[in-house]
Amino acid sequence: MHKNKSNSDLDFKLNEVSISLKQSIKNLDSHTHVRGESLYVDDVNIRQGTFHGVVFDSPKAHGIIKHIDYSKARALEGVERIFTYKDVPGKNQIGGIIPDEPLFAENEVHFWGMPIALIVAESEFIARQARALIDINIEDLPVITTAKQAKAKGSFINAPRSFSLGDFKKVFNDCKYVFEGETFSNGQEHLYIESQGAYAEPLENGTIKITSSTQGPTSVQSITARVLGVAMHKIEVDVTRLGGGFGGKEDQATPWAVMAALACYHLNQSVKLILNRHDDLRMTGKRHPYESTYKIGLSKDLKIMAYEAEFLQNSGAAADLSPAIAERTLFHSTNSYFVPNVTTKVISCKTNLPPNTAFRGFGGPQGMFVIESAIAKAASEIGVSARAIQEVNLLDENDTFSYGQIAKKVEAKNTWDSAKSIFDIETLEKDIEDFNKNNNSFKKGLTLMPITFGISFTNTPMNHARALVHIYLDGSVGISTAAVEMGQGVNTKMMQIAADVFSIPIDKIKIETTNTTRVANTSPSAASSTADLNGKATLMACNSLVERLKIVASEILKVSKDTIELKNESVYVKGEKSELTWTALISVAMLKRVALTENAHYATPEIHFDKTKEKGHPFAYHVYGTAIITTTVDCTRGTYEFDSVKIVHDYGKSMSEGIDLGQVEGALAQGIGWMTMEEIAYNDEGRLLSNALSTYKIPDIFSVPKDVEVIPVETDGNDMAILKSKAVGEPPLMYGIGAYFALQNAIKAFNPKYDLKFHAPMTPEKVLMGLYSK
Ligand code: LUZ
Ligand code: MOS
Repeated sequence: MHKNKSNSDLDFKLNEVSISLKQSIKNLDSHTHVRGESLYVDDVNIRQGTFHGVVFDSPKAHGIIKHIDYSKARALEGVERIFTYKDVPGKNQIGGIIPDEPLFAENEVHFWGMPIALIVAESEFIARQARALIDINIEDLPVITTAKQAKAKGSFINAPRSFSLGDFKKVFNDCKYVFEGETFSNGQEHLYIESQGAYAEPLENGTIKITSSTQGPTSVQSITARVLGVAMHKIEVDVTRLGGGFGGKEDQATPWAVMAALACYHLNQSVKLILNRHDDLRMTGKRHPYESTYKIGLSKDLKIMAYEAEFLQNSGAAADLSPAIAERTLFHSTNSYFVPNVTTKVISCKTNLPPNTAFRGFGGPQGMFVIESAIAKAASEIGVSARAIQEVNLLDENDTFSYGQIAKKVEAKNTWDSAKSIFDIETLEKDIEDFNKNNNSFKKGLTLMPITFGISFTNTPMNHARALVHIYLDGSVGISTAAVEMGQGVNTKMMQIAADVFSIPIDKIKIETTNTTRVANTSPSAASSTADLNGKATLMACNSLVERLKIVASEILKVSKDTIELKNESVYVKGEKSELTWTALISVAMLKRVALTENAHYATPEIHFDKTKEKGHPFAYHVYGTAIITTTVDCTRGTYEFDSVKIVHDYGKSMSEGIDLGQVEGALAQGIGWMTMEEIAYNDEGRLLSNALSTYKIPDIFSVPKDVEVIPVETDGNDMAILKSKAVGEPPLMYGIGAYFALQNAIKAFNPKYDLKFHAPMTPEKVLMGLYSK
């Protein structure tokens, strides 16, 4: 068990490099984090004379801009200039997948919080004062806030997508049971601790350097170049680390960086733009709310024979990443189950909300919630436990997903059965049954939640990365990759790879900032794939250097290259330590004019997808797992606690157990938060009501499950994963879906007349209504 594994120190025994690194490594950033020394955008040393920006945004969700009066704002002392779309030298267009999103509104506003202008002043305080002095007159247009309204009005982002397998229509007629229903899952605020921001500074010859809190440095670079009408080589983007991203900075870090760069371009002076929490909450998109319908058909022995679902995605006012997110909903619509006949359809609906965006899971969780709802509904109607249905439909080796990929190295049943036996499901259930028998004012509920998540960007061309590795002449090492550190520990993993291959201590290795001039044309750090893609590139670069160094060593020691090994900062020959140290070897390599730098490119092999057929093999591999979640509901008040979450998780062979456990715990809390307490609210005018932490509740230390246990399932790992250590960022978020159904079960235990509801989040208010519904 890997709970409470203490990470005593950064130093480790050299002769056990890989083993001790794996077990005792702690996040490299932990020292500077706890001392408050870690650098974020707001900590960049700014130049003298730097200006500060504040965004003026739309106070209406939809309308025609009739008039804007900036005169009072301009007249305020300390205001340097106000920038609007008229100041854009290139294209006023920041759309990534579809060019449908202006940087600044022109004549029409499409959501409450849509940027209209950037006020630049001597201080942020003055810029804020100036903002309050702007008069704007907007002629209202009808506001759409829900996906259903959008569908009724024919307001869409793009054409719908649909996956299908088998012949679901015919099969429904042969099913013993057929159920239909509707579900809703709400959005979710990313609430990264570091809000959106950027700092742009002019270098020489029209070059601009941007320090950005972005998951996608190349997006920031290319969109800035587009808006400014300059070549990409004029724009350098640098990222030290993010104070959290969760998908919220995959696309939506870009506008703020572009605005800072635009002002920098015009003023030839540095400009800093950091959104405060209120502005960030109002102006940025969130997880997509989904309104969905399903139809599920089962045989008499509870096999799911057919499944049909339609997902209405509330995309917001522009495409952003919505089409890609919609696609992932379809990929994950059958979760961990094999369903022989499936038809799913997703419609990206254009509404007057801020463009919704990537959020850990990327549409997958929304899809999985629907099939879990369908199963819960079927179970309740048939009079069996959901578990009975889940269990007989779990994915098996060589089953086909609806998108044509054949499931390989499947761990669905393994994690399920392991969870049941390791955690003794019979006793757990018996305890809950006894508790419910003996208590009237509190009831407990239990649920099992299996997960299956595909690893790779669903857009095949994005699955690549590069690493640039320098060995300096004193034997120390610097590594640049496309990976952005956002708290997930990716830098630690990159460092481990280099330490492992070179067999040198970690204090000889530095992970450099993520910078577009050192590693270019990169995909964002996203899709749980950052460590795989960049780690494989790092591994390749380090291995090439080792091959080169072995030749040098063989020349020095006059032995065959094949007998040489680099180990514990020394050269070993046939397993015997030689006199030649790592440092000496590097010095000689320098004298022999051997290149001590290597650049490697990794592109995931085997994957492909044909969008015209909606079939292919989009994922390098899948991650599996099963969680058992128990809850206790206070039946007087409707409040609840999660007593325990017991998980058997497929890490493959984890290369950093502490970091991976941290990812599981964090994702779980975030998933439970999404399903149970985080309630985004917009009013009918499209104004965000949950616009502060007083009105938007996220899990805190008191509401996370009291007892979280994570057991790794023993597998061979997967060679497509870095050092067989599987991607871990997103998959565990979906364990949180089980929390929703555990609550349903507890309510049902109190009120047998309760009609299961599939409308997330399951807040205490909804629980209370359920407890006393007739
Ligand atoms: N981002 C993206 C993602 O662009 N494509 C993906 O498939 C993806 N998946 C998960 C999270 N972010
Ligand atoms: Mo993401 S949801 O930026 O992996």
